[in-house]
Parts: sequence; C-alpha cells; structure tokens
Amino acid sequence: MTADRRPPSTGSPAGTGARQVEGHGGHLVLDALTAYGVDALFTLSGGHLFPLYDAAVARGDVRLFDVRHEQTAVFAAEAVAKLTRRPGVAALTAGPGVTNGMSGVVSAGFNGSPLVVLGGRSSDAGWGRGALQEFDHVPMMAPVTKHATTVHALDAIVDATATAVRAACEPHRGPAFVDYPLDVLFGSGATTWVPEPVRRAGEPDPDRVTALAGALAGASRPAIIAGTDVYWEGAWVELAAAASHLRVPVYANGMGRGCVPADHELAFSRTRSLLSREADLVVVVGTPLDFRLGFGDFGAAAVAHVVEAPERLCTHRPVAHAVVGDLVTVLAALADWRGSRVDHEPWIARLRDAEHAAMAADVPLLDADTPRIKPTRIYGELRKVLPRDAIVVCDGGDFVSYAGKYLDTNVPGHWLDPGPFGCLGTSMGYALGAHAAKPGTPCVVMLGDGAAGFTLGDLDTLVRHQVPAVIVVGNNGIWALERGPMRALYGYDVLAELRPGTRYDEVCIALGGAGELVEHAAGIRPALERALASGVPYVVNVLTDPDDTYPRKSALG
Ligand SMILES: Cc1ncc(C[n+]2csc(CCOP(=O)(O)OP(=O)(O)O)c2C)c(N)n1
Ligand SMILES: [Mg+2]
Repeated sequence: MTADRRPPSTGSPAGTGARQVEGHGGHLVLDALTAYGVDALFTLSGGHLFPLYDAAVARGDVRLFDVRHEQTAVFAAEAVAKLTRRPGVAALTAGPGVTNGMSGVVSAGFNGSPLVVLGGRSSDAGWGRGALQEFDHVPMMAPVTKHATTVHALDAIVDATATAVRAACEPHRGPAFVDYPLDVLFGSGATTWVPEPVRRAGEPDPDRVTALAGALAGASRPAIIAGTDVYWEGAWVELAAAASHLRVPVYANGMGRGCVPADHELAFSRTRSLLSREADLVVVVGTPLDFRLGFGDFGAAAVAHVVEAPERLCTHRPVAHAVVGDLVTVLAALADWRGSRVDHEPWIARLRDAEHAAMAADVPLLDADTPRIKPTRIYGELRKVLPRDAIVVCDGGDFVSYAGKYLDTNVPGHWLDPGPFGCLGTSMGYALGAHAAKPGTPCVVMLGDGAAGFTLGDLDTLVRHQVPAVIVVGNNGIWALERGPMRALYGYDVLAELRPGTRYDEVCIALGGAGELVEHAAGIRPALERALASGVPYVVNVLTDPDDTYPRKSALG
C-alpha cells in the first residue's frame, strides 16, 4: 500500500499551517469550520446565531442556505457530507431550533455521516433566570452524538469547534454537537491556531487480511457486499480493484451503491437472495450485519466481516473472518493478492444469467399499461430518461422501495436514501444539500405522498435557492407501507388513508415552482422530460394504484 493511493480522510484540513483569526465569535467558529473544508451552512434564522451569519457574509467563503424547518437544515447538511465526504454543517437556534433537528442528527448517527450541528444557546451570565428558549441541549444530544459540548469561553471557541468537526469525521463517523451561549458568541477576540489532522482508521492486522484474501481466492462462489463505510473511507477504487483482481461479484448496500458502478461487469443487484442458497463465502465490508442483510444469515456460506472501527464488528453472530481497520488498506491488500485463485468465471456467469432473468421477468412491470398506474411503470419510464450521473433521493415507503430495485447508481455518493433509521421527510433537505454540494448535477427525488407531508413546506426553500430538483410523487393516497402489513396482520387497516388525488403539483406551483398531474401511464415520460428540462423545482404528481403493494418479506425487521 503506497501512501499516494490513500485518499484524503473525510474532512481532512485544507492546510496544515497556522491560521490567524480575529473578530466576534462567529468569525472564530467559521475559521474553524473552513479549515476543514466547510463552505456551506444550513440554518433557519435565530437571533442567537447572528454572529455566525455576520461572519459568513463578511468572509464570503461560506454560503448560507436558509430553510423553513430545522430538520431540513440538518438533512441538507447531511447530504453535503454524503456527497462531498466533507463535514456538513447546520446551525440551529436555541431551544426549539435544536430540538427540531433531532431526527436528522439521529439519522446521521445511523448513517455514520460526518454531521456537525451548531446550536445557539441562552447566555451563560443569565442562565437559570428563565430566558426565552433557555434549554440545556447537551444532555439531549450526548446520547445520540459522538461529541456534545457547550463552549463557555471565547478563547475556547476555535478549539471546541475544530474538535467537534474532527469527532464527526474520524472513524466511525457520525454527528457532533456544539453550542455557544449568546454572551460567548457575541464577544470578540483574536487567536492563532493550527488545525489538527483528522485521524484515520487504524491499520488492520496484516495476517487477518492475508487470511481473508486467501479465503476469497480459494472460495468457489464468493461475493462481496460493500456498504456505506466503503464510501466514507474513500475506498471505492480499491474495492473495484480487489473485485477485478480476485474476480468476485460485488453487491452494494446503503451508500455502497455506486462504489462499483452499476454498469460494471462485476456489479450485481438482483440476485442477492441467491447468495444464501449458493455462495460459499460472503464478505461484508463497511456495513453492519443488520436487518438489511438478514442479520448476516447467508445460509451455508461462511461470512466475513470487514469494518473500519472495532465497535462496528458484528457481535450477534459468529463470523469466519473479522478484519478491523482502514478499508483502503484492506481492499488494496486484496487487490495485491499474489497467490493462486480458484476460477470464479462459472459462478459469475451463473449470477449474470440469473440477474438477466430477474430483469427480464420485471419487464412487464416496468412497461405495465394499466388504467391505474403501477409505480413500477414510473421507474420503467424514469430508467429511460435518468442521466447516468444523476443524484437520486428516496423518501417514502413502498414507492421508494422500488427505487432500490430499479434505479442504478453509477457514481459513489449519488444515492441518497434515509438509511437504516428510515426517517420520512429527508427529501427537500437532501435535494437542497445536493444542489449546494454539486450544483449542475441532475437531482431526482422519489417521494411518497405520505412522506411529502413532512417536507413540502421546504419546496419554498428549493424555489428561493433555485434548486432545479425533479420531484416525482408516487401519489397512492395512502401510507402503503403501513396499510399492507396491517392488513396482513389484522385483516383490516386503520390510520392508513390519505386524501386521494391531492394536488402536490399545485402546492409547488403556489410556492413558485412548477409541476403537473399525471393520470395515465403514457403521460409519465413526457412529464419527466419536461421536469428535467425545466431548471426549476418541478413536481411530477403521478396518481398511482393504491392496491399495488411492494413485495416484501417483512415490514418491521
Ligand atoms: C418520521 C417517520 N414517521 C413514520 C414512519 C413510518 N412509516 C414508514 S413508511 C410509511 C408510509 C410512507 O407512505 P408514503 O410516503 O405515502 O409511501 P407509500 O408507502 O404509500 O408508497 C410510514 C408511515 C417513518 N418511517 N418515519
Ligand atoms: Mg403513499
């Protein structure tokens, strides 16, 4: 492993020299952030935060994005992290601003996303008198973040902020929180400081890596499942090199999607269930053996678990190989294997045939020309017009479950689903973050009509910030992912109805964007083409068949 093959760690500082900064607390905070590559701040105005805004305006190197609900600010910040592998930052005003952001913070924890949340806070001098929005955030944040602290002195601002950034960016990554009492943030001072580097994951045990490489080379029917931390570790080049060198099929999980492009000859997606019946070794890299992977049960196959931090290692089942450490190093070592290898071509051909067969079997669904539109037809049409490098955001139940199956991800990071926390309402924030991180890259949001209710107000944000997202609403008038399981369990359903035919397209138009209603399958493609060409937030509101149920094995995991 040569040093030049190692990508920069997530959020590594822009330079190593000493930095000088002076001014009010806002300047000190922003200097610490920009040292680690932060160039965007998501917020909703609150007086406790004014120095941050003032410093951003004065400096000019941190763009401000204002939203209509703090959860959108946090999801937008997380999306920036997800798309750039740099820390994403939201600033939330004291009290309700911070509490409104909580679901996004917990989501980022589940996703291992380097999210930094800055909080306003009532003044230290007046603490305890019952000031407006006086609330101690840290006890609430501490259990769901890697690091949560209050800065009580002006000369501690830079260090506390930089420490929070590094905590968020160091493996295993996740959210960090720091809040600034009003009287501290509004104070002024000067300081000289040196940004510390972001610590990488530890070196893996070379003997374990060699044993794993030997096992992969010696297996007859091996597979790799690559998850979110392959992306965070910046290890996709090594992943593809390892797969190509050892001739191992690769499946993606979570943000592992796109790490090996979907159109790569060793990328597979439709045949994962076959692994439990036919594989003899499954190597899971950079993701937990959780409900998404059947809790690590792959039938007769031996299971290997490769993670970047010791606390990520599976404890609920035995594994044949456990490797902990820098995923770039591990995967590069697999790519450097010099021993003999079993011929995997018959296995690869077997999976490719099964993959083609699965796709062929779904053609009638993707082409379905029924009077009530099947959600699968929307995906069939979208596949024809979706740019190869598009960023896809998924927010909803059954409607977006199809997205994982039918939409391809070819660029690392370009798949933005809520992750294993499964929080509805991520999409306007994720779309805003996508625009902030990669302006010019097409962004398509797949949105359930139920999920829409959590986040529609921030269509206004997309309009104001000129975010040309295409928002495809799968409008079935129900909470389908709840109705189906409830009917299966109880024989009836309650609380699963939404209003049929709601004009979410007109909501977007009313807020200054564009949109249209689609009631017939033939209208889907032209509507998608108009939306993609529009250059504005555009809701394609497709009325879909409420009796279509996503074929899933279990709902509650
Ligand atoms: C914040 C939040 N509240 C509730 C849920 C539970 N939940 C998961 S999927 C779902 C239904 C989503 O409905 P919709 O967005 O309309 O998609 P559909 O299943 O109808 O396609 C619900 C309520 C959740 N995951 N997150
Ligand atoms: Mg619905």
